Amino acid sequence: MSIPFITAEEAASYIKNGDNVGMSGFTASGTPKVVTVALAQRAKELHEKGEPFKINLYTGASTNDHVDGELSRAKAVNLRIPYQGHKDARNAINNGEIAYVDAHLSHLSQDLRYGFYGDIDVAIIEATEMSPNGEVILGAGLGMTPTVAALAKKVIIEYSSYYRTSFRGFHDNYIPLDPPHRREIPVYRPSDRIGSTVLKIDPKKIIGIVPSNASESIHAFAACDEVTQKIGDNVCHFLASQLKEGKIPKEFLPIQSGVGNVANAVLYGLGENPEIPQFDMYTEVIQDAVMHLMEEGKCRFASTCALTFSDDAMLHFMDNIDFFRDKILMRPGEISNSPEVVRRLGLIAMNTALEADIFGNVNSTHVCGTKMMNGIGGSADFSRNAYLSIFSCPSIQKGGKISAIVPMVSHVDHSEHSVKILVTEQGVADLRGKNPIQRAETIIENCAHPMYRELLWDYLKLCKKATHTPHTLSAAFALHQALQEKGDMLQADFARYV
Ligand code: 0RQ
Repeated sequence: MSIPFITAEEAASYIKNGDNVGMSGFTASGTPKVVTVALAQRAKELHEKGEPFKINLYTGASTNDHVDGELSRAKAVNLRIPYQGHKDARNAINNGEIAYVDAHLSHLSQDLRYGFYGDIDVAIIEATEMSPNGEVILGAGLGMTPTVAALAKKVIIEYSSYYRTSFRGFHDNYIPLDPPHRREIPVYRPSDRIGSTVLKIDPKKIIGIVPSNASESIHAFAACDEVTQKIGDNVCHFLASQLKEGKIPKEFLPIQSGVGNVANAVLYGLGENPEIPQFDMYTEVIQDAVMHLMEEGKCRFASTCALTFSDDAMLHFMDNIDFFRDKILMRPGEISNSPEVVRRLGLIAMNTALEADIFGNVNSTHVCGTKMMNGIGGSADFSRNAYLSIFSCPSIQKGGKISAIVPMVSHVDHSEHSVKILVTEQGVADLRGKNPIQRAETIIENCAHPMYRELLWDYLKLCKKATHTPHTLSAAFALHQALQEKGDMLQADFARYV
């Protein structure tokens, strides 16, 4: 059967107010880029005529300006699940325009299959190769595409000619059976292939193919600043010392690394450190640093959900695609982030905190407990199940008006039970085997910025009672309160609360 080519506007016209829409990709990579822009335009036109138009938007992770940016600005999103990282979506979430469900990335595919959110009405899927019988080679991000393609009543394909070459061979499409029939996910090494390179979509469901020539529009990272560099060095020295002490096996362990400048600095640091042996990655996102580490021979293999390369790095990747063929595998998010596989492989998981408290609880999502930043993403899929879970962040923000180390976090994403190691540019707090008071002493001494140490010691003294986790509840948020009232956590005055 032949599938027609259609325009982005035609494709958008098939999407109705209130539809559940699932999309391909993970981060900006592999997401739709033209149908969503036309959909945003359609929403604006309908709104101008006084007609309602909003969709419920399901993706593998964050997206790009073509999706979250365009649709948020057009006020075309009712419900958003499971993650975002776009300033316009963030603003719309925080002012109540978008209902946002911040969910573990490994959960969403199965939650959709379990029927928790109703039917998927339409899927929009980026392809880099396609045959008339519905066999598709996906783009630079896999996300939850196999599940939305299987569940969707209608499918729109965005056929991308931006990539000079198809990504054939880089994907491992796989959907586990659902309970009570689920078996183990048979990944025993990061490079184990368990699924298919091709995604089969019922051609009868495919409405049409929309041509696209848009890039991922990902910018290269800024050079590391002094603080980021120091955090990266601290993590690398810590891992090297663990290796020497035999607390990490001599073969080393697969690495998971979050996104952002700190993650990039850590990876470059691992590459330069002669004490760290060659390693594999089992992670959800690989960025530019990993490509360089592969070329230098330091990173042997990366299992990932997406190639989140800057546009320049993507061009370099495509020019050298054969070199990377046996070194990269892209998996669905429920496999790249599978708690079962993370625990089996024994990952070293490295993620980022907004703030951590003196007892080791971490907030990665909510500024002052109320304003959503991005979301939990995949961080807890990994940190809860890793061999070694490391969280890092700068010890202060906004010129010192905010301390990242606080008496009590204003929101908990990663509880003290999942956080093994905390790192700032000041140093490393190894929390393993320490009770809450010992944790507090180590975190204040090793991780807090010197300008906040006295204040945090004062808080602990205030709480000295014969109890397991000492807190003075009335004063636990004094630093946050000072930030909100006086714009500076350093102005916190515990006397006010006790
Ligand atoms: O503000 O943008 O105004 O400068 O937060 O902070 O230090 O640049 O950190 O970009 O690495 O992001 C946790 C958000 C860190 C991210 C978080 C302000 C700060 C700055 C950003 P500006 P930085 P990063 C893999 C795993 C959860 C998801 C995850 C994240 C801005 O890493 O979303 O790990 N993680 N996924 O000034 C007020 C504080 C603050 C603060 C920082 N305590 N209070 N503002 N900021 N700390 C990826 C996926 O899941 C796909």
